[in-house]
Amino acid sequence: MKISLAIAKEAGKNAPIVLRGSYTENIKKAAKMGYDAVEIHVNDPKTLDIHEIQKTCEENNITVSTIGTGMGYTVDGLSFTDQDSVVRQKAVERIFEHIQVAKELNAKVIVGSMRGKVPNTSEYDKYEGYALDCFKAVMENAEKQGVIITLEAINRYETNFINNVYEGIRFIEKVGSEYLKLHIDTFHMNIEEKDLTESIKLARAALGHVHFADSNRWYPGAGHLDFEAIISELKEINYSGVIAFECLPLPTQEEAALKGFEHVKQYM
Ligand code: LER
Ligand code: MN
Repeated sequence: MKISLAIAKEAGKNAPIVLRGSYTENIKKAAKMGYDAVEIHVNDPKTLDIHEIQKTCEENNITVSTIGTGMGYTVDGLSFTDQDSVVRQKAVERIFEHIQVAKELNAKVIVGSMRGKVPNTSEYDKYEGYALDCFKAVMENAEKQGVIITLEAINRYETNFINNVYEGIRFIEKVGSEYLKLHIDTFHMNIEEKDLTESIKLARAALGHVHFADSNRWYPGAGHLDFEAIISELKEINYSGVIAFECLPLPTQEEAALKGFEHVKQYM
């Protein structure tokens, strides 16, 4: 398993992004702290200087694991369940752009907040149908480009659409693409899952990406989650992918990155 750190040029005060500011500076910082990879969160992927990022990664022996796309929803309001087909189309096109960048960086693309919400649960099937159509278009593109997409289960206070591992697996089965994987996040799991280790077992073959944050969304070790048990279960299912720290930059960005790393490393 590799450890990655969420970085972004700009992020809201309450966004769970650890290092904020220059991508190149933060890639260097993460590498120096011992991270294997960074997870780049970006709204418009066209703004990224891919060659600069690739060069910095090569020089510092670090990789880009994943592209976080949630700002497409939180900043630009794009989602796969929007009532307006024009907005859904824009959301799909935004993910196409992320896929292009991810291909160049040999990274995966996360679809978390951009799957959207179901505004009216009595019409659940209609909105799920919108999301399925969007995912089918996204997966056709992702398969052509050879890029893995990860669908994140997100807690009920942020969305009412795909909150847990069971729902994530069911939806992935409906999409039916080998390139679509499940993405779990320990912060969301602590709210939604009955038993975190049982849910990791259930995710098993479908699992494509993992976010670590503690129960309070601080760095691992700052709350009450049992990361020893979580890591042990990830080993048990032979998960060989990436664990990205997606936590609040508290008490400071550097302390969150360093202390989380230290806490998790002891169980790896
Ligand atoms: C995105 O990875 C996530 O976990 C969301 O909760 C971000 O707000
Ligand atoms: Mn997450």
